[in-house]
Amino acid sequence: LSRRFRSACTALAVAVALVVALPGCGGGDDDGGAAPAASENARVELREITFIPSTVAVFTGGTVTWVWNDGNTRHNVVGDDFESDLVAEGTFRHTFDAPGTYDYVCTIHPSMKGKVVVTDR
Ligand SMILES: [Cu+2]
Repeated sequence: LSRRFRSACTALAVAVALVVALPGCGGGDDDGGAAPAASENARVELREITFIPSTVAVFTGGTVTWVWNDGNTRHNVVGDDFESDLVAEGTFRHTFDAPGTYDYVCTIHPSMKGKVVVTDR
């Protein structure tokens, strides 16, 4: 076997490794790395068509407050058992009385996704 063939194989292996690694990187970015530590209450900003931070963690009974800060761009906050109005300003609050992971979205911006992780103290 030629040296050229072996180096082609090495290049292929590297390319495969990159393709395999990329989805893992994307997943990590979604959550901003490790899950945040839970706190009594949390605040999420709606800015640049993004929930910031995308994941917050509160203790059971904690309240999350969403704060609109995206100019004239309207957004909403919609989960399985909570839903704000579709508006361009103001705040929305929801208290989480049971542990679990609550995914939510802005229904008019498919890329806007967030998550609230609720844990017992
Ligand atoms: Cu939106």
